[in-house]
Amino acid sequence: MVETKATNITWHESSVKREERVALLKQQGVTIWFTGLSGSGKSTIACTLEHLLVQQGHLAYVLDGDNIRHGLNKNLGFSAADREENIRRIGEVAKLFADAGIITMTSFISPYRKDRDTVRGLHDAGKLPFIEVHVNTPIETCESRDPKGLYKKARAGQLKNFTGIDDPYEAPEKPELNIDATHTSPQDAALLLVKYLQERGILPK
Ligand code: ADX
Repeated sequence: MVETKATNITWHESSVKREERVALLKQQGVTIWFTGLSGSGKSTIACTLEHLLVQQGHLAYVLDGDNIRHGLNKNLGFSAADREENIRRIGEVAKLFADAGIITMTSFISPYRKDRDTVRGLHDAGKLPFIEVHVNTPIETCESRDPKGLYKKARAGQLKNFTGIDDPYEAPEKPELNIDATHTSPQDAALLLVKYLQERGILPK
């Protein structure tokens, strides 16, 4: 639980309404939250979708776990408390991006259900759509792909608290979408997501 230290602060309302941004960008802001094991394909799917959407004339942006940990969250490790703070910060950032009208994709393991649900609640309170996508590629596939060699390190005992090996992953109970990247290519996953966004009325048909 984060300690609130900010006191004597007042919310300053913008005079620009959300509808004005929707009209300007010709799209609705949304957060598409990818969760799943390391190597499950979250970032690849998110980046393929980002590319497709930009080609179609939409403003889309990926907030990627590994990338964000190079900057904004470089002071966080992989303890439960640090992972919670990682997700809290990026949940807030995603909400701001979505409020700005951007189709925002986040690609974080985000292993704890409670932390993801908190981010969902934040979006609900802000009347912004939140779409949780469980990239539920089985650990066997993730480990056989092992794009960063981290499963090998974890199995060898050279990397502690690695998600799925000696650290927990709590699967979403009711994600909006489930994608197993063993059988679905990143292109097919991106098309599936576009179709879903159209059905939800977030993207025009
Ligand atoms: S999260 O659990 O806090 O959501 P995040 O998505 O930001 O994790 O970062 C995960 C990435 O960090 C992995 O894809 C991997 O490249 C790297 N990593 C380094 N150490 C670990 C670890 N102990 N557990 C999981 N991922 C790790």
